[in-house]
This record gives sequence, C-alpha cells and structure tokens, in this order.
Amino acid sequence: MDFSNSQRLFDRAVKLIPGGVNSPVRACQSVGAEPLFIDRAEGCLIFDADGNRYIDYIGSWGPMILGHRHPAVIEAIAKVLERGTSFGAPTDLEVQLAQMVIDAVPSVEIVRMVNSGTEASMSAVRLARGATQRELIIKFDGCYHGHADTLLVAAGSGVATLGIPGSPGIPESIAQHTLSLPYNDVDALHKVMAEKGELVAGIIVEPVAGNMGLVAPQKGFLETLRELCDRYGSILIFDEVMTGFRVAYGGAQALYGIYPDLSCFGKIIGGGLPVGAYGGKRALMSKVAPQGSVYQAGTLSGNPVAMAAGIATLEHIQKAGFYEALDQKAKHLLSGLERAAQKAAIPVQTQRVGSMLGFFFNDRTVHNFADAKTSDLETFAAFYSGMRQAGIYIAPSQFEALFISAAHQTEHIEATLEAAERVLAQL
Ligand code: KE4
Repeated sequence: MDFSNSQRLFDRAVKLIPGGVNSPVRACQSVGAEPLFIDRAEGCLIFDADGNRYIDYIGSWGPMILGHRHPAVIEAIAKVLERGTSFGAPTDLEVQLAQMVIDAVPSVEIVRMVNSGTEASMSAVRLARGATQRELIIKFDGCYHGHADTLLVAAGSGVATLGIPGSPGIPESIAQHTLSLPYNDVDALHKVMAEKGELVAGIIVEPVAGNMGLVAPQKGFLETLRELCDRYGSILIFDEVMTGFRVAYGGAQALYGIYPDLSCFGKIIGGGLPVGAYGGKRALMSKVAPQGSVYQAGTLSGNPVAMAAGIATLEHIQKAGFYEALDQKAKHLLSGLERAAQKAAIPVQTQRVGSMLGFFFNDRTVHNFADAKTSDLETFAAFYSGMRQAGIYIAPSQFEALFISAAHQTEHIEATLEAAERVLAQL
C-alpha cells in the first residue's frame, strides 16, 4: 500500500498542530505507526488520502453507528443548511432532540445540549458538587470522561495509551478532590464510602468501560454504586457518552436496569457532528442556569445542523430489530476473532456488550485497568499494523473499544476474519 499522501500531510501537520493531530490517540504513537489521513468514507468503508480502502471498526470512536454518510443523515443536514448553520438562539430542532433523549432514557427528565462528551461530564460533575455542596468525586481507574481537570485522574483512552500519569497542568488543589478506585471493586467502594461517603458529591462511572479496552461491569458493581449513592446522598453519574444509544437505545442503564441520577451523552446523539448532553432528574437539572445557579454555557450548544444529524440518527436506530441485527454482527466478528487467535495459539481475551467489543492480548480475564495493563502491547501493535496493511481499520490502542455499524455486512466481517487469521498466524 502507498501512504505517500498521508506521509506528506503528516509531515506538514506536525509543524502546525501538536503531534500533527487534533486528538492524541489519532497519532498512533503507541502502536509505532503514523496516522492515515482520511479522504472520505461510505458505509463501513473509509478511504485514506492515497485511496487505500479499509473496513472501519473505529466509526469516529463511536458516533457512526449507522455507518458513514447514511442517506437519512446527509439529507437531514442538507435540509437544515437551507435555513442556516448557527443562530445562537433556540430552535425547534433542539427541542425535538431533547424530547427523543428523554423518551429513550427513563432516568432523564430534563437534558442540556453541549458540544462534547468532555463538556457533558464536566458539567454533570459541577452540578453534582453544586447540588450537594460537597467537593469529593469518585471515578474509576482506566475510565475516561473527557479531559476536564477533575476527571483527568488515572484516566483511560488516550491518557492510558500514551502512559501519561495524569496530566501536567492540573493543580493538586483540584486533583485532591478526585479519588480513583479500581473498576468492579465493590470492596474498595464500600471501604471508601464508609470512610468518606458524607463528603462524596458524586460517583462517575462508565457503566460499560470502553476506555481501558472493553471491560463489562461485574454482577453487583452497578447495583452497589446505586445503593451506596442512595445511602450517602451522593449523585450517581453514568457517563454514557460511548454506551448511550450504543449498547441499547436506552443506554447501559436500560440494559442493566440500574438508573443513575445524571447521565452524560455524546457521540451517537450527534450523528457525527459535535454534540454532547447531560441530563437527569428534574430536581437536579432545575439547578442548572438560567433556571438555577449552577452555571454552564456554550456558543454552539444545540447547533441546528448537529441537532439535525442527531435526530436523523436516532430516528433510524430506534427502528425495531436494529440492535438485534447489530449484536448478531458483533457476535459473528468476535467469535471469529477468538477462533483465529486459538488457531494461532495466541492468548486473546475478548469482551462484548452489544455492538461495543474489545479483545486483549492477554491470557487472563480483564476486570479492571490493572488487568488490562498486563496485556501484551507489543503483540497488539503488531496486530494493529498487520490488520491495517490488510485493509482493516481498528483503534491504534489496546485501551480502546471497537464498534460495528449497521453498514457492516457479512462479507465485511468475513473479510476481516480472513485478514485476522493471516495476521495472527504471522505474529
Ligand atoms: P469527547 O470530549 O471526546 O467528545 O468525549 C469524551 C468522552 C467522555 N466519556 C467517554 C466514555 C468517552 O469515551 C469519551 C471520548 N472517547 C474517546 C475514545 N475512547 C474519544 C477519542 C479521542 O479522544 O480522540
């Protein structure tokens, strides 16, 4: 494969943009590769600046559940453009998307649109602190909730990928108010809440962890979070930026039947445009300005073009049978990957929740970030490069999840499995 156009663009980009990218994980540093510059995408296919074709399992890190350039989404965007792009004032579209999110997620009565998952989680944490007049926030090692100061402690995703301890620039006076515990560790949770529960403003969690690789909640973990937040008056925040509308139309909370006080969304509800949202109980959300005094704002929040893309996406994925079909494809891919790894006698541990899936080059079951970090990163890097050469586009990090879209057909999954078999055999 020829990568000369990507190379040329990257050579220019590194002089103009930190690391040549606008988000660290895209730099592919941890797998010893250089980023592909993408020219266009269609359905489950993505094409780089040299015209090379790949089957895409990143899907823009989750938003592209319908696949790229779904006609309904493109048409909805084009239609709004006839009215304008941004007014800095409310429109019918944000009312419609708010209604759709509230109808989909039982625990959400009121919702605020923002521009990213980071803003959603940052705002939910501020609201939890404002509502309880407490300062302490609990999160979990390897979970990533965007890059707000309070939440960049022992974070996953790009922070884990690059092995950055936390991040320079976060004052100790802020970091000290965030406690990070091992994911799935109910004993640690009971212990900390018994000691400090009355001081805890909120507990924020990825109900299915997708930023340390894919780690599902163990039985009792989410239930314990709910029970302890009730006992100590702390706000339970589900960061469903990745899981929302992904693992089920109502998110992980609908799948597991555990309901938080606040939920964060992003990715899919923007249909590929910049959208985040946070919402929950009326009693809590009514404290958000201008109704209440917890301040949060955004020039482009509720942007009509982004709203239109989100509405078109949600209209499509709420159709009967959508998730069942998606889950079947994910199951087909993962069981094939397991067979290929066994055939090559390479230890791989897979996990799947709906169409969010992951695999660790590891012989132990991964229940938390410490387990995930024992994975064979070198083998992962070699697998990544082999698959990319074979035209399969997966996340350039062991600490990310993979996504299947409605546009992936059996032929794409079969081609992926054939490539995986060849690549694993060569490792
Ligand atoms: P954004 O600010 O990137 O829109 O969302 C932050 C965020 C919050 N919560 C969860 C559970 C998330 O997964 C994310 C962002 N996910 C990463 C990929 N794992 C985005 C990719 C990137 O950082 O480039």
